[in-house]
Amino acid sequence: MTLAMDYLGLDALLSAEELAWRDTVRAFVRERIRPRIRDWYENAVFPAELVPEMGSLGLLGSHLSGYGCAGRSAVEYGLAALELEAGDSGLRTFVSVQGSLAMSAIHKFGTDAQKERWLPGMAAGELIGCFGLTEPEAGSDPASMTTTARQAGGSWVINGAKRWIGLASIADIAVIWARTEEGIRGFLVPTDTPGFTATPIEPKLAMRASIQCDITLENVEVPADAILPGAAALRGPFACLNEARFGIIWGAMGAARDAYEAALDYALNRSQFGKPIASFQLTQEKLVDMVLEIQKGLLVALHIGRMKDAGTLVPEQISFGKLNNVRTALAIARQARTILGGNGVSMDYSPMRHANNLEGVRTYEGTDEIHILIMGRAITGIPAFS
Ligand code: TGC
Repeated sequence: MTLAMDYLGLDALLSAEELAWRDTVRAFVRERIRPRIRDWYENAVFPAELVPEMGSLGLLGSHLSGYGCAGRSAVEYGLAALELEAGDSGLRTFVSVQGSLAMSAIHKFGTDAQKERWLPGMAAGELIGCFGLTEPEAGSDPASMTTTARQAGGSWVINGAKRWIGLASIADIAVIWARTEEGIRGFLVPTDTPGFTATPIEPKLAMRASIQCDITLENVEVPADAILPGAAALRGPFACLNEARFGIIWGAMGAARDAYEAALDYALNRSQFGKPIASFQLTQEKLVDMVLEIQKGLLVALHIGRMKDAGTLVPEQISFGKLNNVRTALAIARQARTILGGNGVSMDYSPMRHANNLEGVRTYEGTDEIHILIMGRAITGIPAFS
């Protein structure tokens, strides 16, 4: 690696196995995502045909153990998220929704029978899952959700609406969080259950190569054993959000790295005033600022990953990483676009696509503002959410 690509030699902090896994995912992105991402993004296509390939690679629920999952470390999961998001946030989001949210909810809180029924197929990419927490009127404040599940005979009957739910229109199984008489609980709802409808939200200016949906639930009846027994109250879905937020810490640095590499390549090859624009001081300052922030962001991701693997990570530290790395990546993608000048708004180059995607990433899984307030509470002891 040159200083341009790994200035501080951070690869030395990774084991041979971690580097090999990183390179495997990087090659998948180079061969299967990069050649077509422009078309997918332009035409708002999620490449569902890649799902079984991602399953074969062990990318789905990679950090989970058993039930066909790869049992990789948190750092390895993070490295995969980084490489996928260097291709496009939409593809990393797919892996997050499938593995960190839907599979993780079943793995953490499901019965053995539920795990056996769903996880092997989801790990293989034969089945797709989604995670229904957010509602039209309950985004940052999921405690205000109005979707209900009531017991009727031997069944649960669910009514309500969910919004911005990744993959819902192509999902086989939905993890739906709903208010019951005993608090918020999670339910496994096969998406072909009568009364379940998922409609993609279109058109979007971010995440165009992925799917986010509105879900409506009208008298959706599921059996008594559809409930996730291990998840009581909101700490259930929050525990899953921790997994997804963790992946974002890494993924955002992938988008930032790709934007930087595009800008560096352009600056070295684009001449103005008789010389490459990389020879101008203002361009060099921009490139150096990107290198500084990417290297720092990678160190944050790796440190948080090592803490997760050691079992010492707390959610407030995940907020540090999500807030810092997404904010940083967005600034880098925007700055990279300026180096590309007018060509930077063309779909031929990645920085503005990454910037658009990162507007979505800074908002989902806890907005910048929510993570600031989580950190504010952690350092002052005073909650300032309302
Ligand atoms: P509060 O109601 O007081 O707490 C409820 C319980 O949850 C616990 N908790 C957590 N547990 C584990 N990890 C976390 N990160 C946790 N955060 C909270 C909490 O300790 C409490 O437990 P207990 O045992 O005392 O009952 O809520 P709070 O005051 O702790 O939290 C407030 C706030 C604002 C931080 C929280 O509501 C929050 O994080 N809001 C943001 C919600 C969010 O991130 N939504 C995104 C949803 S997913 C999405 O964006 C779609 S992307 C997926 C897709 O594409 O499909």
